[in-house]
Amino acid sequence: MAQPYKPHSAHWGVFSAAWDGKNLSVKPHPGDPDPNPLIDNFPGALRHKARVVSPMVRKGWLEKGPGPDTRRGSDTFVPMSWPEVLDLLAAELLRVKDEHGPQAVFGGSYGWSSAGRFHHAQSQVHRFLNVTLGGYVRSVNNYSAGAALPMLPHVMASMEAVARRNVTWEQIVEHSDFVLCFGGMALKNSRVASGGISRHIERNAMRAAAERGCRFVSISPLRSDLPDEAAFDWLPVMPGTDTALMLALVHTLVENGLHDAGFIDRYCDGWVTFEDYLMGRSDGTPKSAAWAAALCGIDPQRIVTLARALAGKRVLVVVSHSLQRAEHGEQPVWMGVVLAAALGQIGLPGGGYNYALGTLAHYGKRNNAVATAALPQGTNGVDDFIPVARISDMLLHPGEPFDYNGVRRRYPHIRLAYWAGGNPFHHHQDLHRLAEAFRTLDTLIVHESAWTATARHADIVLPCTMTLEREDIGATPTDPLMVAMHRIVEPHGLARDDYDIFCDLAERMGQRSAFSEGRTAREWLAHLYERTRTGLEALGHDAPDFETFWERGEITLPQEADDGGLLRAFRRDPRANPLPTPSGKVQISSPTVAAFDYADCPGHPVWLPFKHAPTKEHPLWLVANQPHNKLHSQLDFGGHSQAGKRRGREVCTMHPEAAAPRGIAEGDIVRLYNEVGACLASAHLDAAMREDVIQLPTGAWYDPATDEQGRPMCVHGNPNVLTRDIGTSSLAQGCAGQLTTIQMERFDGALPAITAFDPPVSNA
Ligand SMILES: Nc1nc2c(c(=O)[nH]1)N[C@H]1C(S)=C(S)[C@@H](COP(=O)(O)OP(=O)(O)OC[C@H]3O[C@@H](n4cnc5c(=O)[nH]c(N)nc54)[C@H](O)[C@@H]3O)O[C@H]1N2
Ligand SMILES: Nc1nc2c(c(=O)[nH]1)N[C@H]1C(S)=C(S)[C@@H](COP(=O)(O)OP(=O)(O)OC[C@H]3O[C@@H](n4cnc5c(=O)[nH]c(N)nc54)[C@H](O)[C@@H]3O)O[C@H]1N2
Ligand SMILES: [Mo]
Repeated sequence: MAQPYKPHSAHWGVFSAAWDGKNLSVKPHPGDPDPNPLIDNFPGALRHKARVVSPMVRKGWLEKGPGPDTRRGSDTFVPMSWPEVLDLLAAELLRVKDEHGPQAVFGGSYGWSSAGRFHHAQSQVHRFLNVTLGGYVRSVNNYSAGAALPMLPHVMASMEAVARRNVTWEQIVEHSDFVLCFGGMALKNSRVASGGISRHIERNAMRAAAERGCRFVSISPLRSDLPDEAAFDWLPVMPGTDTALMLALVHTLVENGLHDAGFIDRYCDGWVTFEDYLMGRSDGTPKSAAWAAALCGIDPQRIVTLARALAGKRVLVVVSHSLQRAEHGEQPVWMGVVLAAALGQIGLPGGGYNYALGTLAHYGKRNNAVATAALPQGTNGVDDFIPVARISDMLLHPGEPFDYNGVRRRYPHIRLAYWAGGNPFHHHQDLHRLAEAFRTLDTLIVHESAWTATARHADIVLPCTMTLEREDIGATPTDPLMVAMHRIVEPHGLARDDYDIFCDLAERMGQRSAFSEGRTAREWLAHLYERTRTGLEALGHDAPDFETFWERGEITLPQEADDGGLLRAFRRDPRANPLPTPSGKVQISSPTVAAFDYADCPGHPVWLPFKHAPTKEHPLWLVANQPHNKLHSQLDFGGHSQAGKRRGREVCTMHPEAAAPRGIAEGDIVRLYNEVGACLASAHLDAAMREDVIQLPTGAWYDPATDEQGRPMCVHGNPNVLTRDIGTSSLAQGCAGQLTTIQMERFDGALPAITAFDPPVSNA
């Protein structure tokens, strides 16, 4: 019998779903012009064996009590009833609070959780720790834009201001002559938005712009980073060298008097110091096309021709998140601004700079005119924080100093970490080191719906519902559709909502009403919806009550004008509308950054070679980018993701010229390795990429084992066993996981089984 479809949403799209007691059917929102196939990861995932079905406590933790333990990560688990496990956990939280204070609790809990804005696990855990402990050590910035977030305000404005509606897709369709995409703008990436997305418009926008005559240039080691619809030119740049290429483009402009001196004079600060460096007057090295060509692997004539073609045109410079998720990631972000400034198009429709356009579906869109649901997190009484990707450093080096954005701080001593809605064994670098770091804790608590490697490293694992098993509100600040996410299916096993878990824990800590404010989950949804309703009313729009919204399943929100935001206003009148920088102008050089006196991030953009560039031992670049068939590690056990695996492994892509000398053929299992670690993957050959680059996406669940020689490796293909756990620079300390260097060989040994999706054996 046909089941009723009910509305729901995920980071990868608005959809509806029906459950017949056994099978789940999903269909995309009818208004979506280019639906995302990632919704096909849901069927098959709901009742998968990888789900956590009962609260679990690690055996060694039960036997020895809290404390550092080398068994963490390889121990067995004991199932426990909810009342028992919550008693145990409440007592442990209170112990740590009494003995060490909330500054010994790490609650950063980085991760994407699910799309619903009330059951947003990271907000829930933050609120819980604020209410019950008075705070926690937090993390700042994110893995996406770890370098750009602190860097952009020094140069121009906040990332949100320059990434969202400054230049929209609408403007590109109408106005841009050139879009220079450093790192491409892969559709696989712009399919995703935190909080959900109802209309995937990027493919059609690129097609329409290209048909009008806009020229897209993709600067990327992989041709696949821009879709055919963009009808683009491809510059297969050597990874990590974009700053050199941008310098050479600006050098060529200046050398030929083609840069927009009027714009620089009126709207920019600190050009002269930069120009001295650019032309080689301060360091003896002109940053010419010939100079850059040797670094970037791009013919110097192509650089010169491109620079000349750009002059005087409506050019949009786009720098993807990926470029800054690497050593010296601050530099391409800053240099992209300088390139846009030299071309003089900042603030004009379809021109200038739009950081991160095309990396996520939030960007290049109008903002909604009304606020949408968000759970208030309360007040954090602890000052200590870390840049988010310094987690292992913090746990392994308590009390030691670190630099961040002009300040020297110290790592706190953490005894307990609480994670809900994130998977550090997906997102962090050097996973072996991360496992070591987690072993230093007294207690690691994880709420998970499935047995991720993070759950396996925990002491207390609490099974939580998946999004389809609860009600919520789906919303993104730049998507006009707000979705009433209906419950599609009952929770699996003993899984409970994060919210209910925290309510019962707060009760045991004497704080239930402070945490819940007396509301059920449904009552919270109605309460949070009220913010949007009053906003609609104030603007004179149809403002249905909560019941009507819920019944309708969605509501379309009004959006702000596509007015170019703060950069357009600045261009119109720089005196009346200065930028939020020290000079009120674009900082080509920054006295603030110069005063930090960081050798790895000086006072204007510079070319800095990688410390970890390819060597004889590790001659290949590994691009560890976002997976096309899932979001991060989420639902790696789902049907769509599994269909992409070969012999159960993740697929890594390489040029035939990289494969041939190593005796590697299509479908062979290969071993990728460096001094950090090793992993297996299935080889796929593709000539549309650089010969010195191997691409292995993130997302395969960490599956550690040892090979016949006793060497450790991930048998599934998680690239974070190969990435280096270093900050981008002293300024941002961002994640540098996008790139690493490796060697590769054919793997002829006995192929170990994939065990990442088998629940750890319980000895109950
Ligand atoms: N090498 C390398 N590493 C990278 C990157 C890279 O480019 N290269 N990219 C980085 C980037 S940009 C990012 S954003 C990170 C992403 O890293 P994460 O955001 O940590 O990755 P996810 O897989 O989305 O993790 C979310 C987890 O939350 C769980 N979850 C979902 N819903 C709920 C819920 O309601 N409650 C609870 N308790 N849990 C829930 C999911 O099961 C999943 O395990 O990875 C980073 N890591
Ligand atoms: N399907 C899917 N979409 C996603 C995600 C996902 O997990 N799955 N994650 C989302 C998240 S949280 C984020 S932050 C964004 C991330 O957005 P990005 O970080 O931009 O995405 P990536 O796919 O990691 O990288 C984009 C491309 O940059 C290229 N690249 C790498 N290094 C260099 C370099 O040094 N120079 C140049 N020119 N190019 C380089 C690579 O070829 C890579 O394919 O994606 C989002 N979209
Ligand atoms: Mo991200």
